[in-house]
Amino acid sequence: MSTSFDWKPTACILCECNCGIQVKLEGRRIARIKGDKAHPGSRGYVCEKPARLDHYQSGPQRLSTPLRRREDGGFEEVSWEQAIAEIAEKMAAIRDTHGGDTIFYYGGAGQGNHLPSAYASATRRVLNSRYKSNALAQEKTGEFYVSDKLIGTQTRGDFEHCEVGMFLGKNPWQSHSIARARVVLKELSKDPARTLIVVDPRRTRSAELADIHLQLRPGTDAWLLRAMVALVLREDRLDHAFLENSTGLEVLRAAFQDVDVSADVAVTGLNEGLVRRTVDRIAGASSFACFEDLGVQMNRHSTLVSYLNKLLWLLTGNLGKPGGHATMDGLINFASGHKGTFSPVVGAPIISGLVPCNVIADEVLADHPKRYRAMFIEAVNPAHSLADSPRIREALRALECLVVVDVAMTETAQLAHYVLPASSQYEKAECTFFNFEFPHNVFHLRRRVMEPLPGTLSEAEIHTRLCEALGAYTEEDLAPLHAAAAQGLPAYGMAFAMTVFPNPRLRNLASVLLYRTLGPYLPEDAREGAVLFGLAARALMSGNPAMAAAGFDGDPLSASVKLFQAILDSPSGVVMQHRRWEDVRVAHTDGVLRLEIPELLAEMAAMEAPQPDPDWPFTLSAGERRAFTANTIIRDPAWRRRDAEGALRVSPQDAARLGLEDGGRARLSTHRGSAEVVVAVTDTMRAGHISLPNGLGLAYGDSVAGVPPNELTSTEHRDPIAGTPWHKCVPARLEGLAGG
Ligand SMILES: Nc1nc2c(c(=O)[nH]1)N[C@H]1C(S)=C(S)[C@@H](COP(=O)(O)OP(=O)(O)OC[C@H]3O[C@@H](n4cnc5c(=O)[nH]c(N)nc54)[C@H](O)[C@@H]3O)O[C@H]1N2
Ligand SMILES: Nc1nc2c(c(=O)[nH]1)N[C@H]1C(S)=C(S)[C@@H](COP(=O)(O)OP(=O)(O)OC[C@H]3O[C@@H](n4cnc5c(=O)[nH]c(N)nc54)[C@H](O)[C@@H]3O)O[C@H]1N2
Ligand code: SF4
Ligand SMILES: [Mo]
Repeated sequence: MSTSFDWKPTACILCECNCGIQVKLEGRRIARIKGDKAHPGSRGYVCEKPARLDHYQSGPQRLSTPLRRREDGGFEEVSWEQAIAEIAEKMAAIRDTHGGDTIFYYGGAGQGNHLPSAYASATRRVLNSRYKSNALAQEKTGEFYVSDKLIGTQTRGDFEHCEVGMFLGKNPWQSHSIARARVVLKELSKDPARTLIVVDPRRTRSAELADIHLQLRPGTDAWLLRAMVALVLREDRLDHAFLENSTGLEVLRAAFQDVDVSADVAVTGLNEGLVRRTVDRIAGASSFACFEDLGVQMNRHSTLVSYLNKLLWLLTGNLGKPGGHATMDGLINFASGHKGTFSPVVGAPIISGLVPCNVIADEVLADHPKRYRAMFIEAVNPAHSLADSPRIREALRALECLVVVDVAMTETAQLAHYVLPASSQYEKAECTFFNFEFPHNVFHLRRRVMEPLPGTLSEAEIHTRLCEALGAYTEEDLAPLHAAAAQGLPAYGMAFAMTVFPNPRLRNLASVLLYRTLGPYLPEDAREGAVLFGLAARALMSGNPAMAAAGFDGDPLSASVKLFQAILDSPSGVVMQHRRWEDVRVAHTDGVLRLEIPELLAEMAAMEAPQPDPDWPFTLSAGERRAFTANTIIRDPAWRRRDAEGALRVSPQDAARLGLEDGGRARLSTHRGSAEVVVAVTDTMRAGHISLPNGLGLAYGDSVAGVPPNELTSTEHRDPIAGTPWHKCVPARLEGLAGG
């Protein structure tokens, strides 16, 4: 066992920001952590969550041997050789009998690890697996759909420079998602020339810092935004010069002409004067940026709200200028729109290549020739994170073969036929493709900081072995690549271009071929990064001025060699692009912004204000981000310094009416289920609104702390277009418990 007293650079994996950190090890334990000042994006910033990251790295939850389900439901240990051979055989049999499109892939990435999906692409192609999904299809696909139609690509706001910044159903103080979120929020808040707007029914930490807090009734954002867009159109607060390059403005004018602003604002419960002043502030600002997140994306009319939000900042000319919105340009583009494909069983629209999470159980449980019969689940925990956990469990149990790759024994792994133990994100090289920084876009390949836990393998190794067991390539295929790898990156790149790219069979296997042939020539602690050479080459194939400006210039091969080398040589991250505002433009081939989305305007015209239901008097937001929540990445409840059981937040008015006390217990019920909860009484909540945290209710040893939110949610409660769940407005009931 190695003991190192040196600080080693890596990243926090508890949210999508992946702040650079330095860690000090004691044996295999992560003993201390601090922010990494050399990380070009986070620059030393960290929040409270990673302080005790060792609860992820070490503990009894870690798996260290492949497991196979026995007939009696228990598990037995098997060797890697046996597990790989049996999985390959079973999956190949399903492919050959029913077609590879019945083998579904879910996950492939968590908040810090996107390499599994890069390597899985090879296994999936060998198996002819066609359909896949991940958590983006329960949060972001509505936004992807809208951005693709309007702009042809995705965007991010520039909160460091905006004059007015708005967070819509987003609490960045806790959930981050933008680099150095708390610093950025405080700067916006304290500068008298700038304005921070928060739209949230709760008085969050972000809302407390806001100049304007629109504390609306939950689930009424569509009415608020319809009124705001109507005011912008009616009072001619448009950026006419910007809109010259657009179509559909007249259609919008007609669609918003009859909007009754006062009636819409009344639905939200807000003061109309405040809403009008907010519109005035936004439209009068030199720049405006908005971040929409789960508060609206997992809520009523979610796709429509994305559309209205984007209209607000597009009509006021806030694309492609400092403090406005920039288009995204990462190493890979994982966000696109609906390209006319549908899921095979229920026919749900596939957006960004992802089957909506809410129909997955239906796709499995149907009596249909193309139902999913096998699943490969990697680096996610859908038995906990998807809507309606009982039904997801039923679907997973109905599969002929379920393979789960994880570091821990999860709710999902419990249901698998085979569980494969992965090395942790500190035991292999890892990275994410969440490269959203502007103008200096960062890429961070983290080197492993310790050797793998004995018995575990990286996903790169697992997929390469699976492809080998499936007979996907021969030693002869590898020979030219092996030979070239010994001569350095330029020779290797050339050999890859000559032998792999022209051959469709080998091109499909690019990731595992890179790992097998280039990997051994990379530093041992960076080996799993081999696939990045191929991804860098792909990104540079057609030339990228932002990458050239960052020094990765020349012909595509030399530029890729430079970029890949820089990635390897920068253990704290590297600036891979210098982007310029003047290069940010609408991505449609004609370069024209398309303001009209007919199906969403139709939905808007048919909106009906939510009515109170005496049987379900509460609106439950199921899945709030708090100081000590991190999806299901950390299972040990001892990680939490407070709020160990993840209390249900309730307003003082409701608590008094129901006789609930702070710290007492209550029964929470929805259409789908019922659970006993601990109550926290707080005046940050509106009467009628209750809020339960995300990521609790995980089994750890013999205990379970808190409530798993998706025992209470249902799959049908979802967006009509994107199919995304409406977890933030679940109709609910609450009763005090005797002795509570
Ligand atoms: N601490 C922590 N940070 C995280 C994560 C984590 O697990 N823990 N997870 C990461 C992930 S995967 C994601 S996707 C992001 C999500 O980040 P956020 O979207 O910011 O997280 P939430 O707390 O789920 O929801 C945001 C807010 O929506 C509000 N809300 C509820 N109902 C409504 C409504 O009707 N209208 C409006 N306008 N707001 C409403 C809630 O009160 C809440 O404050 O966070 C990331 N960061
Ligand atoms: N009701 C409700 N449900 C929700 C939400 C909500 O707000 N409310 N939020 C949704 C959102 S936005 C998201 S993003 C999802 C998140 O839910 P999931 O997409 O299921 O992802 P995580 O909970 O982050 O699961 C990460 C898994 O990866 C494992 N892991 C960690 N490191 C590695 C590794 O190196 N290799 C492998 N193979 N595995 C590893 C962890 O042990 C864990 O099991 O939850 C969604 N579910
Ligand atoms: S902001 Fe996210 S990535 Fe950064 S330290 Fe906090 S949890 Fe980790
Ligand atoms: Mo998420």
